Amino acid sequence: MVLKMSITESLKKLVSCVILDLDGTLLHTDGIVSDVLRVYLGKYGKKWDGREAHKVVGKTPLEAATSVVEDYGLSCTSSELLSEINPIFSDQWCNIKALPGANRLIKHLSAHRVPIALASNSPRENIETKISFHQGWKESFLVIIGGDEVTSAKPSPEMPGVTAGKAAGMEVVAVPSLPKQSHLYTSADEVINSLLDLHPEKWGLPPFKDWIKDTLPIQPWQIGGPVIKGFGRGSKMLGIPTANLSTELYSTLLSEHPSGVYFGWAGLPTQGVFKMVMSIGWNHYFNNTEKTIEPWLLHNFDEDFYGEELHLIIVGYIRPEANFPSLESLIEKIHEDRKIAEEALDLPMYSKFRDDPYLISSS
Ligand code: ADP
Ligand code: RBF
Ligand code: MG
Repeated sequence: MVLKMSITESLKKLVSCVILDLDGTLLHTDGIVSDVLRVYLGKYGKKWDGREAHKVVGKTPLEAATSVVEDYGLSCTSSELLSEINPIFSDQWCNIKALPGANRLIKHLSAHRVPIALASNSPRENIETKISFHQGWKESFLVIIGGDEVTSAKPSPEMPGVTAGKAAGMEVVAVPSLPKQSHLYTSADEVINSLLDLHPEKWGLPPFKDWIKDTLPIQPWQIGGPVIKGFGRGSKMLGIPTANLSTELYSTLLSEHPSGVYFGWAGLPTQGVFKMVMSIGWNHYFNNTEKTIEPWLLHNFDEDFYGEELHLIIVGYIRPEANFPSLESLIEKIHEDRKIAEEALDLPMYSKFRDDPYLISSS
């Protein structure tokens, strides 16, 4: 959930060490937590509400269990719940994905010989197991410390999160793992949307050198389905039509990708392959686990193509979602995004995905 950076308090920023949190910072643990609790509570006739995820993520296992028992009025004790649910969680650890930017950050800091520590509220043994599924992680951490290895209570630096980092005199960059939680991180020196937005040079660390022409290459991923009706705002309000895909079918996939502006290739089996720039964002009309995906195909179409199968390959990242003071400034920014995407997609590293058969496959 948070990324803590320790620096010596000298005139010139000199980072002695970077301390990383695990769940929600490096690992997409929320997905697994929600999946397991949904199934477990279902057996007791209760419905897991994703909106309560913030009460569970970042807590010690016992704290998390206590809040679930209380909130759902379960008849068991917290420790009974834990002993039932722990084996189910442990079975899933091998499936927890690295969050976007996590591998990149660990590799970058290791390559520059910046000491990295891992501090998490999980018990030490669980941390070791969770990271064992990610190649190169264990060797990268100089120190690993778990929730079961500390004793003093708050406000000692042993407490979790941003407060701990600040109490220890560190500079703290928070990466909230749940949407619309930034207000909880006011004491952080910076709040970023995902590790993709981390600029190490701000903290006296070596900069990333992988940005190319204002774009960051990402591990390509694909998504597709029939084009559905959105809210009719794209063309009407912005003059920018976005071919919306159903998020219901892809909530898991979308939860793995931070909101923001991305680009790649879009295929319509009957019409061909087009450059595409898109936003992934929170849809305020639905509950906060719902995100929308809004691709703008960079081509002038004579007609709408609602209902057609649209396949996307997303190859790069441009920027986080932002708020704008006016509609004009939003439109201007989106046109800037388009220009960046259009130019970048001619680079071989991105253009090679144009020929991927997935784009024009019919299912
Ligand atoms: P909605 O809110 O229903 O998504 P929009 O105003 O965003 O409506 O318009 C999107 C629709 O416009 C798409 O579903 C598609 O049928 C059509 N369309 C036409 N040209 C484009 C384009 N270049 N990119 C995306 N969609 C387009
Ligand atoms: N809306 C925002 O509120 N903030 C943004 O930063 C933002 N960026 C966008 C970038 C692109 C490339 C596109 C196509 C749209 C963007 N939108 C943004 C608009 C939003 O996703 C959506 O298209 C409109 O709200 C219309 O439904
Ligand atoms: Mg749209």
